[in-house]
Amino acid sequence: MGIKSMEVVIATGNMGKLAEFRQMLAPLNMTLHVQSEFGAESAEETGLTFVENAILKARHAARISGLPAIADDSGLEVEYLKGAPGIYSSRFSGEHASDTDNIEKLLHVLEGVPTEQRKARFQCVLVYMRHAEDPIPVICQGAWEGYILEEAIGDHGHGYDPIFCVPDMHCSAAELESAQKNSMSHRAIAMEKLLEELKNL
Ligand code: ITT
Repeated sequence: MGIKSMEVVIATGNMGKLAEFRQMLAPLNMTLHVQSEFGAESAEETGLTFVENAILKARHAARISGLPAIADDSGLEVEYLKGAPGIYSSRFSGEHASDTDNIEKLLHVLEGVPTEQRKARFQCVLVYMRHAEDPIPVICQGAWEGYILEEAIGDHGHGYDPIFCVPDMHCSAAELESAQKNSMSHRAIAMEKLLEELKNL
């Protein structure tokens, strides 16, 4: 079966990620389902790596939907914080933290830290599982280098985008149009690799 006629479930409850998936996959004509259509809660992220968490999410979505699944586990690594918040990015300021809470906490922790020590990178791991018991998930990774600004700028995107400076563009990720972000982000890089792998399945 070609990738164009594929039917998959996207294993995320994050609407920002979902919008990016839809835009990146639109040219392919795949039939995309969302895990919420199948009415179950999100998987618990008990892994200690992006890879483990992405597998947990993909397996869960494949199980509840009976469809092949694509999952994303991603996060922001800040050099000054030795890679934190990393896999805990969505929970940085608490279990049910909003994007604004997380941004405020990160800006607070980095208060007074000079630009050259504010290097950061977004990480994205995408996992594709043909079914819930798939013993050889397809795993692809992408990273996006930048640094943390001193205040939030821009209202596109999601998560930490307003405080993530994209050096080549001299602006925050939240100032980029979605098509621009989706051509260069950590998720875009991982997705390009994943689509290449899916062609060979
Ligand atoms: P799902 O598990 O349902 O996909 P989630 O938001 O819990 O949603 P993660 O566990 O992968 O997803 O957490 C990733 C966090 O990293 C996310 O909540 C953002 O705060 C941040 N993040 C990831 N990709 C991002 C991006 O493209 N722009 C800004 N922040 C991003």
